[in-house]
Amino acid sequence: MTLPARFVTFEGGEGAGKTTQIKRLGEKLAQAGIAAIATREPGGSPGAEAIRNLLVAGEVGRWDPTTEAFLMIAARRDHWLKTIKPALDAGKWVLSDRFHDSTRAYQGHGRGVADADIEALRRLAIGETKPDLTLILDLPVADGLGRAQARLKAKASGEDRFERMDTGFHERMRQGFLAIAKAEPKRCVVIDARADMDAVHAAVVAAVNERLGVTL
Ligand code: Z5A
Repeated sequence: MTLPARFVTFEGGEGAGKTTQIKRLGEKLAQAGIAAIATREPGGSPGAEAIRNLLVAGEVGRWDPTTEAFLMIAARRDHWLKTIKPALDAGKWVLSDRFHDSTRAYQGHGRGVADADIEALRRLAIGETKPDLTLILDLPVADGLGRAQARLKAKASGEDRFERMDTGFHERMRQGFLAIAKAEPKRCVVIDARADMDAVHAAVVAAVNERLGVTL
């Protein structure tokens, strides 16, 4: 039996462990003989990576919230057309580090762009496309920023524009993800990201098995 290709997104605040968990789920899928790609937003295609450079570095006030939402969603359309859709069409699972819920949580809940406006842009950019499963890694803001800072120091990447936004912004963004999960319980699973990496991985695998009908 051939399994359908699945689109799985990982969401949450900075340092929640999305990159770590995507790598581990990718390894688990490979062991099970399931072809998958790992990708990220903003970015994931050459055009979207170019837009990413405009978004993740520089002054906090570089973009007003609506312009920032336009840029995120422009990058998403390119990512969808050039990377995600072709992979799904080729029968590969797609594991994406962030997708549209990040725009609703960051630019919407965090920076005050109306959800109706974000959703209008989403319809224009990607239509009714939705992930099959969204795993929201939930972590207290201070813990996540601490982890992200340690990682940034290690990489010296300078991609810290969002980390430098104030704590109130990060708290609103966290509550935004939880509100999305509450509104769409069939698509979203909230995972407690305070646990150690092995425990979070076990929760990710359990959610994938239960929601997507596989046995990893
Ligand atoms: N953004 C937006 O505003 N709107 C949008 O629509 C989209 C994005 C799509 C992208 O930055 C930024 O763009 C992002 C939101 C905004 N804001 N920020 N920052 P990014 O891709 O560079 O950043 P990120 O998505 O937040 O990734 P991150 O900081 O790398 O976090 P992560 O991927 O969730 O975590 P990690 O890299 O796996 O782990 C971070 C560190 O914690 C690392 O040292 C790990 O070894 C450690 N770690 C991981 N798991 C654990 C556990 N369980 N225990 C202890 N330590 C752990």
